[in-house]
Amino acid sequence: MAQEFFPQVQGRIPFGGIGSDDPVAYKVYEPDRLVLGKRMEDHLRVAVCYWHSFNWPGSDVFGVGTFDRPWLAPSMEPMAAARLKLAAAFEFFEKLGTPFYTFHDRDIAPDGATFAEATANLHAIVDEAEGHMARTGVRLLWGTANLFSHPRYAAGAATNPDPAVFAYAAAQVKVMLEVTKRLGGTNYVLWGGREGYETLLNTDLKREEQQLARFLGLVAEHKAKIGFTGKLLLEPKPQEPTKHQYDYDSATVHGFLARHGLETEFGTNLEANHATLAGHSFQHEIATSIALGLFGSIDANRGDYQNGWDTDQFPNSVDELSLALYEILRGGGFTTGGFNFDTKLRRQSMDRLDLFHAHIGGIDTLARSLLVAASMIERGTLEANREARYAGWQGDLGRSISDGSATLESLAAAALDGAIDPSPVSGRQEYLENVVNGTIWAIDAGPATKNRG
Ligand code: XUL
Ligand code: CO
Repeated sequence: MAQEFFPQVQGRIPFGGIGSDDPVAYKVYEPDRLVLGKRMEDHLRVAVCYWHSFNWPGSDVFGVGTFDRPWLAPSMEPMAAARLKLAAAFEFFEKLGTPFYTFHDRDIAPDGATFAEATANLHAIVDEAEGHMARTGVRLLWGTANLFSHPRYAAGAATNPDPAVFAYAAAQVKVMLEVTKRLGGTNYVLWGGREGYETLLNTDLKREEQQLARFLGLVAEHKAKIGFTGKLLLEPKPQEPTKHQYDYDSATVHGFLARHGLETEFGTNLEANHATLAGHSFQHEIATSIALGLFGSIDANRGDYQNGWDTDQFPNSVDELSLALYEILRGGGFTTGGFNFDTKLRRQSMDRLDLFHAHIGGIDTLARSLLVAASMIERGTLEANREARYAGWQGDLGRSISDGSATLESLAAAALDGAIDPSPVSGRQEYLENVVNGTIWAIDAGPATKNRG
């Protein structure tokens, strides 16, 4: 029998119900439960990420790894370790019962002494991943290339002052885009790892912007050439690892794409903790990306209110995620995207079982937030209020402004003769906040025990 890495969990995590005391059962997440006529699993499209969950030993800047992960033992031969890691990851995906995963080229297979060796390593492990995917039915939400860990990328990849580094990064993305297509990935993500600057004293901002645009143009061209039908997504982040990252937030990314004629080629992969690092709420970033036509996918996590870095904790706030889910449902839901758990355990959560607790809690939080958001959509109170607030734009005055027939002169004339005399109206913010809280408190999270259906 194949080696078992998570013997504490036998079979797929069951649905236990809201009253369940079983720590390894879902309390809310039921893949087949219909919400607004669609299965919960198809709404949320949950993915597990490879890098934090399988390729990180629990190290931090002050200390070495703490996690019980035999496949990360430095004494192992790298390809044998990669195979063991793959088997452990797929055992976890299968037991968790989630439909997708995500990975960087260098998470899944070891780097090589040359580009050719690294690429051969990747292809060999991808051959095996293909087998695991066929066996388990787990799919790829997105692939990506690690263009930030190796010292050659210390000054960026596409925005590096050295064109040879640009070329190396381009080669890596070509390979990984093709791997993503081969594995049926529904998106390809480009997080701007070190595309930013440490100091303006040595940085040519204008040139670096042009380099980045050229790089993304090459990626879009290659996508068309190979017939990859998934979406290309940029992942905004304001800082870390660089002092200033160019893909600061959704609005900045949109401005950049529009300046270079790339706005129809790329969308966004939004991460909760990146939104908060940018001084925004997660809801703001989602609403902005939807309004700008960029919304693609989500990296689910949360930060810590007391510190200003990317702690990548598992999400646990229904209050916050209900608003995020509400924006997503209002916007029509995911098409190719989903909720990828770009999340890290705390360093003291060293047992392999902690990985289950963390994901189960995060997924249940998403599931419960989905129910709240769906209820807010069904009740329609927020939407009716929003429509009423803008109703004037359907009248004669509003239409004449929108269709361009009004001029400053005609508007001034109307104001002068007293035809225009607006009176302020309440924005009703506290009432609307009560509507949200009222829904969170009232929502039926499902049966107390597992006898659903
Ligand atoms: C870094 C981050 C990355 C990307 C993939 O903050 O979020 O893990 O999601 O490169
Ligand atoms: Co991310």
